This record gives sequence, C-alpha cells and structure tokens, in this order.
Amino acid sequence: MKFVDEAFIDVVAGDGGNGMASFRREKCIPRGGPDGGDGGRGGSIYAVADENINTLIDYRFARIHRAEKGGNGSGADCYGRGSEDVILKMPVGTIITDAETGIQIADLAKHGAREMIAKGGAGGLGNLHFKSSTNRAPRQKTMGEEGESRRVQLELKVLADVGLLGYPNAGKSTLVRAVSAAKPKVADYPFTTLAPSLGVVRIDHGRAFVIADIPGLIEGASEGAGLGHQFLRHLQRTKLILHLVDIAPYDPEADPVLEAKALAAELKKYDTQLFKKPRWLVFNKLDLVDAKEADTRIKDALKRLRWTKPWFAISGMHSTGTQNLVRAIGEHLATVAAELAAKEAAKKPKVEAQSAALAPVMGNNTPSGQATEQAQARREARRIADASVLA
Ligand SMILES: Nc1nc2c(ncn2[C@@H]2O[C@H](COP(=O)(O)OP(=O)(O)OP(=O)(O)O)[C@@H](O)[C@H]2O)c(=O)[nH]1
Ligand SMILES: [Mg+2]
Repeated sequence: MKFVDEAFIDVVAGDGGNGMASFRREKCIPRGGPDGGDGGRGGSIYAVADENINTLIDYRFARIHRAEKGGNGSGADCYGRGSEDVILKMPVGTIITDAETGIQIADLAKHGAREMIAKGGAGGLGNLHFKSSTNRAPRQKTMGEEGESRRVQLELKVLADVGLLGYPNAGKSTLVRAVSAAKPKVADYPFTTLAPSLGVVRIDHGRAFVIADIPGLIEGASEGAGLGHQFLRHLQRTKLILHLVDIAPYDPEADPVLEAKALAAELKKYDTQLFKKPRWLVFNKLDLVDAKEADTRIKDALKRLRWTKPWFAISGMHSTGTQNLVRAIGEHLATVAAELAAKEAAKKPKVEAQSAALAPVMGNNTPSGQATEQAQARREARRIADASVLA
C-alpha cells in the first residue's frame, strides 16, 4: 500500500459583502440621513491539526474548499452577515506550502495548532460612514474585498522514530520484516521498495518504536539517479538513522565503503541537519561470510570510514544480532525522550512554579494530571496502531 502523504488543494476564502448606500425614509422624518450598513466579512479558511486524523487521503478527493461570501449591507443600518470560517482538519505533522511560490505557510506540529491559509475579504463600507458636516447625504459605499485564494500543497512526513538508509539490496526491508510485524516486499533486485512504509517494533512489554523502510538510494540521487532523493524527507523527523551496509554485495566489483561514503555525501547535500542527526552503521548479511572474514571486512570499513559512532553487525535474514540492535535503539530513544522532557521543563519554569503555587499538594495524581497522561497514552497507542495499519 502506498502511503498517502501529499495532496494539492485549492482554498478560496469568501469575498467581503458590499456596503450599502441608502437613506432613512420614514413618515414624518424628512431627510432621515444615510442608513446603509456595511457588508459582512467573508469566511476565512483555517487548517487545524487533529490527532484523530492520520492521512491526507480525504484531500485527494475533496480538492476545492470554499468559504462563503459575506452578506451585503442593507438599509435601516443593517450590517451584512459575517460568514463562517471553514476549518480543515489535518493530521498532526502536516506541512502546508503555497504551491506557486513554494513558501511555507504552516507547520502543524502539535494537536490543536491552527493557521489561517486563506483570509476572507473585509466587508465594504455602507454610506453611513461617509456622512460629514458638508455632505449629509453621501451616496458613496465601498465594495467588499476579494477573499484570498490559492493552491496549497499539503505534505505529511512519515512519523517514524527510526529511519533506514542504504543502497538498494542492502537488506532494509528484510530488517523491517525481521524486527516488526510489517511485511514489506523483499527481492534480490535493486529498487524493490518504491514507496516508504512503516513498521512497529516492540522493545518489551509496553514499549515500542516506529521504523521507516524507505527506497534505496544511490550515488547521484540528488541529481535524480535511481529514484532520486526525495524520500529522504521521510527521515527528517526521525530521531535516529540506521545506515545499512551490505558486507557481501552480489556485485563483486561493488565497494560497500565507497557506497557508504557516497550516501553520507548525498545526505549532506539534501540537508545538513539530516546529516548531523544520530546515525549508526549496521553491517548486514553477516551469514554470507565466515566470522573471520566478516571481522576483517568490518574492521577495514570502520577504519576507512573513520567511524567512531555506534555500529552493529547483523543478519536480517536470520535475525542474528537484531534483538541487540532493537534494545540499543530503545535505550537511545529513551535518552532522547528524557533530554527532550528536561529541555521542555527548563523552558517553562514559570508556568510550573505558578501551578505549583496554586495546587501545592495536587502533584501529578490529580484528575487533570491523570487525564493528560491518559490522553498522551491514548495518542501514542493510536499512533502505533495507525502505523501498523499503514505497514
Ligand atoms: N543472506 C542474506 N541475504 C539477505 C539478508 N538481508 C537481505 N538479504 C537479501 O538481499 C536481497 C535484498 O533485500 P531487501 O530487503 O529487499 O533489500 P532493500 O535494501 O530493501 O532493497 P531495496 O528495496 O531495493 O532498496 C534479498 O534477496 C534478501 O533476501 C541477510 O541478512 N542475509
Ligand atoms: Mg526494500
């Protein structure tokens, strides 16, 4: 199943209603003066992040979203009705860009984040506003402003904790099959995987992470070689990249170390932040060479790559060393989460001090504390369940 993660939609905000030029006409009130009301404002279009939505699939079918025009003003001081705003619910993590200019409009990173993506036009002015001491019967009015309209691109990055990087046939999909219940296609020809997919990896009871299998990358991907490098965007929000290196490539001419260097260069070309992200080397297909030969090849590779970061040796096909890898990933993710929590806590000491002062004995066992924890747990469970559906 192809993971739907992109959609283009047209958003058309409502025009403002027109102002009115009219005069008060009542029995026994001659020259009642201007009484034309203003037009109402047109509806705007907002994008709101909603954790209950997981894909952009709805936006592939419903492509045009319009808000209504504001009501026109009328006589007897009546103002036009303001139109309702249109709310488009999108998955958390959606990035919205103007399709024509490429400028980012919004990044819906958190549940509830709300951004205006097309502004409704302001209503026109009625002739009430134009009266003055010298012009007591003005006939001017203004028309409502046009609502904004544009084509936007919605992009949802795969929410994975760990992403795989490697040449075609390195064994990425085989590793995903070995450690998760997901079953991406595995075959002995390059570019078997054509679209990213997710798998959920259970570390132990109650702890899991999401791994992203992405298509293979080759040297020159940034210039379009192979499938190009656009799939690298799926690695941008991961917390760890596993760089798979085939220690026994089918092609005897291939040099896995040069290939690994080339991929690191491609990563850097795509995004230096991505290049700086924690990345571990995983030597795969250990079963194809004897232990001594494997040891020599790995040592040689580590030396030539001047590798000082963590590395692992596995056989995805026989699940050798994969549990060890999974445990290490679990520890890494726990450390990252703890660091993030500490950073968040340091960011808002004021708010916490205030709430502590308000409720000195309530702690985190309060109903609201429990509710937040429960909501968090529910969100996480849903995220994992969705990932397995996608996988
Ligand atoms: N002997 C052995 N073969 C493996 C191992 N891992 C993968 N393979 C084989 O290598 C081939 C490619 O594996 P895939 O998992 O499809 O590789 P991939 O990296 O996902 O490849 P692309 O999707 O084309 O990028 C398949 O024939 C696998 O059976 C391993 O640990 N040992
Ligand atoms: Mg694959």
